[in-house]
Amino acid sequence: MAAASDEFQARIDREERIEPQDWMPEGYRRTLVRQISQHAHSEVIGMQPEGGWISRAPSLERKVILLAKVQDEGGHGLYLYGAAETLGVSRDELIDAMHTGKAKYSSIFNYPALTWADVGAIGWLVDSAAIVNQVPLQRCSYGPYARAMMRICKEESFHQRQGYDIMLALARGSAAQREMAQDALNRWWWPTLMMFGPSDADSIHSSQSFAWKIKRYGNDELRQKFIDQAVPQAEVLGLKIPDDDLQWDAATGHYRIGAIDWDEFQQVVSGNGPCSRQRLAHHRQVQEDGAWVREAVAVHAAKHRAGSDGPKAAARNSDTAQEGRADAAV
Ligand code: FAQ
Repeated sequence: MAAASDEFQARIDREERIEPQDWMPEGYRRTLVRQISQHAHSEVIGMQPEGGWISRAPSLERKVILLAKVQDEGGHGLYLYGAAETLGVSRDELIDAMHTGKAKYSSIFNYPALTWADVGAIGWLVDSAAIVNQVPLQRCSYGPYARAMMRICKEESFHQRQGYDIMLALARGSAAQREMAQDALNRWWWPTLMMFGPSDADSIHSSQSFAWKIKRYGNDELRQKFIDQAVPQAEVLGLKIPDDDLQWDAATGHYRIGAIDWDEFQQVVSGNGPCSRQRLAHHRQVQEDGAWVREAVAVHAAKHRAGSDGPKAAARNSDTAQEGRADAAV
């Protein structure tokens, strides 16, 4: 086993992609299941804060755009659950782990979207942070995860732009609209910084994930990259980052920020965020409501697998099964 494990590490060091059929250490498999499934859960739970605004979008155009964005997030969940399933776990097991609190999802989605400006702030800040975090994951050593990330990153760029566009419209609007945009920035800034996870010193998984080339950069480095991008964007909007200690550090070429409230982060990741219970309760309810669809699709597919009416039916069944899965994910 030592030889297999050395050879595995040598493949990683040569930047070879690991594929589902390849031998891998159990720890590598477990780390990927944990990270990919948490990522999938985040995408799907992340549909809720914005989803509540689809019926209240201020114009038909904004409604159509938001609908497409939220639908994309469901799709991202599907690619990621698919990637996790290649590691030998079922979708049901993964969802059960989230419902019982064994698996996490991103802290950011436990905050409420109170106004339309929050939809802008989520797109601008949360999607920007997701892009900064996810671009390096396209080079993750595990093939199915890396490939899922490539497709997801392309769509996230559109998401980020729609959010910034909402913020721009509000920032150029009436005094009340500018105030709404500032208020959203005030509430989403710090939670967005927490999305990158604990500081490197407290990140329990980072060093092993670097060695396996699952992670390429530390949590702090990515957080800093996000801050350096977001501060000038806020200036263009004419909005103030809610941090009195924020300052440009010419010596390092980076913005320095005040202290992050890690107690708040711990509270949120341990299930005590402002909307934690509501988010999980909603997901449980939808999962329960969709049970009959999943059962019907499975029975239908099994019936036709039995071979009653040939390849055309098989093709139809595979489409129906996809639809059933999309429904289950939301
Ligand atoms: N929230 O040792 P580390 C999106 C946990 S998708 C909750 O540093 P790691 C798109 C961590 O799991 C957003 N828990 O862990 C969208 C671990 O606990 P565990 C999701 C967090 O894995 C936009 C413990 O703390 N993106 O936004 C968080 O090496 C708009 C120790 O941490 C991803 O999931 C957190 N923020 O690094 C959708 C990206 N941070 O598992 C809708 C993939 C840390 O031992 C609308 N994931 N924890 O119980 C990653 O890159 C990594 O997993 C990190 C954490 C960077 C999140």
